[in-house]
Amino acid sequence: MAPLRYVYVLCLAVISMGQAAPAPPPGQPPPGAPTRRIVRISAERFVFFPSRITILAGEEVEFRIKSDDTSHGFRVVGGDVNIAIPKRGKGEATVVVRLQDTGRYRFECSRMCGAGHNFMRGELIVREADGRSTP
Ligand SMILES: [Cu+2]
Repeated sequence: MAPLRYVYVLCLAVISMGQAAPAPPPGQPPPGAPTRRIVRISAERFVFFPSRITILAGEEVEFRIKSDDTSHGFRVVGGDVNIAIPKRGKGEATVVVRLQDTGRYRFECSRMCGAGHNFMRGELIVREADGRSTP
């Protein structure tokens, strides 16, 4: 597995209550905003949902992760993302990444959360941006 190369990682563990602003139509950033895709992930009972996430190489992606039970962690194996996810009702964790290298990377819970902790993982797939279709 190739080491992850992050251009940058921002906004570690931003705790925010309430819902985000309404999402723009798919594929269209809000006017004047930089292009950034938002991917929402929920963590509950030793499962991330979705547990398989596909992004594009070079794409700026903001993960917004919330728990529906206890506190968890979100770590991309081999990378420098490792954030705490607050427990239910305490907001969400946000991290912004841009990955340049295509490949399949594992992400997993990084906080001991119970009996199923070691099985709490998912897959992050980074594919070529060339395959992107334009509406
Ligand atoms: Cu855990």
